Amino acid sequence: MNVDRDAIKVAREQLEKSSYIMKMHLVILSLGAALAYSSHAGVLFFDDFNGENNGVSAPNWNAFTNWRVTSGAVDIIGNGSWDLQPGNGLYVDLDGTAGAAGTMVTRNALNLGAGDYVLSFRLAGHLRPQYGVNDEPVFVEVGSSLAAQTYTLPYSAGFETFTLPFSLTSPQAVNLKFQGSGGDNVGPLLDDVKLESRQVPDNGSTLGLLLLVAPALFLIRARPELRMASQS
Ligand SMILES: [Ca+2]
Ligand SMILES: [Ca+2]
Ligand SMILES: [Ca+2]
Repeated sequence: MNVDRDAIKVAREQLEKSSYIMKMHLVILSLGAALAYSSHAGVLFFDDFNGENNGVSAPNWNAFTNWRVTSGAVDIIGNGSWDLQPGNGLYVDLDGTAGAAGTMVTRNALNLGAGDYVLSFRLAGHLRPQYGVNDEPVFVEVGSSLAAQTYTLPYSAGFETFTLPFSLTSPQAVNLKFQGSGGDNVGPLLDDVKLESRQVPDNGSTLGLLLLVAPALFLIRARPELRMASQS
């Protein structure tokens, strides 16, 4: 009987040890995963304009959640009203009803660390040939010429995605700008503005953590007395 009790006690101790080691592994792996995730942040900014004005089109809209109209005017259209590209919710007509094409700048600058980024957005032509107006350029700029490009789409072009990559060698607060031109109320369309980090250097902290954690895991596995010590 004593032998049985001893065997049960030993088995229970072994079980408690292995459970403790497993918990330790899970904590360390979770910590590593969290750090690795935070250093590759992905999408930093996204706006599909669908929530503006409670989803209803509006001429000369200047109450954007994420944007200021710094000159001229833009309209929000779509979602069943002046819906030139159905299925995209609301989007921006860069030539506002006021008769002066608008410039939109992010309301709050984005605080970015050193690294590689890509701005993407969708543009369409004005899609209103009945007005016989010109195809007008859209000037897109990140920060102060960190990246800048002019896009001129034919009036008949549906939404296409464009990308504008840029890099920062040091942290910087960055604004995004979309600038229409002209003033006949019929302008190119803008939707789905997105800023993503491609790779954000973390100054080696993730690698440093792994270098720290790997030997600890090895020691716990290889030396039973450490398991005992860590329990007491
Ligand atoms: Ca939209
Ligand atoms: Ca317009
Ligand atoms: Ca125009």
